[in-house]
Amino acid sequence: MNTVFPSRAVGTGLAHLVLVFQTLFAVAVTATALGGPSGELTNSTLYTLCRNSDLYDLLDTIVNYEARFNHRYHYDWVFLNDNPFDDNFKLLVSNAVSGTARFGLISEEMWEIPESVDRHVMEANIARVMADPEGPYPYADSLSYRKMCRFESGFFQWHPLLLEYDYFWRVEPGVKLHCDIPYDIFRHMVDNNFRYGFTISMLEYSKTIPTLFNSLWEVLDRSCQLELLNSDENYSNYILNVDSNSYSLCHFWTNFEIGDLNTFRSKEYSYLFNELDKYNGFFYERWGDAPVRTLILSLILKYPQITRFKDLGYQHDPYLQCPQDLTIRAANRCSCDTKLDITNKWFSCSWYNKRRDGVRRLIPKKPSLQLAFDFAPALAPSSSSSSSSSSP
Ligand SMILES: Nc1nc2c(ncn2[C@@H]2O[C@H](COP(=O)(O)OP(=O)(O)O)[C@@H](O)[C@H]2O)c(=O)[nH]1
Ligand SMILES: [Mg+2]
Repeated sequence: MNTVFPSRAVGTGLAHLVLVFQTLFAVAVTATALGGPSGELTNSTLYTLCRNSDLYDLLDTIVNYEARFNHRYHYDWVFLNDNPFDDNFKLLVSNAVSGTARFGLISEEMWEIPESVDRHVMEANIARVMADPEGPYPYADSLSYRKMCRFESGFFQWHPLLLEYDYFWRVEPGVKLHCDIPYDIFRHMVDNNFRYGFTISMLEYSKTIPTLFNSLWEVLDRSCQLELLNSDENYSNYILNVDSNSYSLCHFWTNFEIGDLNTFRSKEYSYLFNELDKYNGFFYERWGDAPVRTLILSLILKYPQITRFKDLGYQHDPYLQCPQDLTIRAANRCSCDTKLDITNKWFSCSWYNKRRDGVRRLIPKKPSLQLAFDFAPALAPSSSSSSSSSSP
């Protein structure tokens, strides 16, 4: 039996109408405020580091990014690999990208383990991590993962193909956009003077970086830049736990990021990366590109040059960001479930944005750094205990 309750039906109809108007308004406002398809294109490219074996995950992602964003703009897409891409890969990928697909090989100099790394130290440390009673962390024994992290921290921006661009948008095989992006996201970055944009930020596994923050502190100390850790103008209060004078472990999840390549090529960035790299922590430990770049960018960029894309639905397993605002989800045809949104999970660092936008924390003038290793110190070559080749 079909029973209709008129008042409820009218109420639902009205609510629907309101949502439709809100949605149309949101689309119009977004398109006007952020630059619609008619805006001038920027000198930008999508960018993916991958292997031939990533092809089918990658194709799914390309089709998704084209449908949700790039079919309106036809931006280039740069693919880099430490081995040559095969013909099959190039054909299928070129046909899937609406802009120009460009394929580059990474030189050994940019990719391989540097001479300064003592293989015995590296292998002994890996063996100990693998024997950790709590179990090894992800990619604990992977050398290729370590090379990838170092490349993405300090070399990708110098690759000849990327040298031609001002902005990049990093995309990984298998990731997914859950909402349309109805504006030119690169133009949004340029027009607002944003140097770095991200969606998800979270805590790092501390065992992968036992000496990273201490090494950074030493570099800053040696170069008389310690005040960067006390500054109210940069993002130091995102990375610094003032109470314990330690790294907050917060990092931008770099599988989604839009960045200004000239910032990554700046002398400030290059100096901090090169000095950190001398500690060989990418290999003796397993420094991720995410914490390394987050630490550097948080110090050298000024508030508000870093932006979070709250309006985007984005998934890199096992986490996803899904906009909580129903108007945005309806306007941008989002397909994600807000119950799975990472924003308010305990290991997410999105709380930072609330803090930054609200009451600012007071920062003490001189942090007295204490080394907080939660890992047997013998495993963590510091500048004093590592081989002399690893010390700056
Ligand atoms: N060419 C190449 N790409 C790699 C290699 N290792 C990882 N990648 C790429 O680097 C990115 C990060 O690797 P991924 O395995 O997704 O790491 P996760 O996201 O931290 O789990 C992805 O785009 C991978 O395709 C490698 O050895 N060679
Ligand atoms: Mg990945």
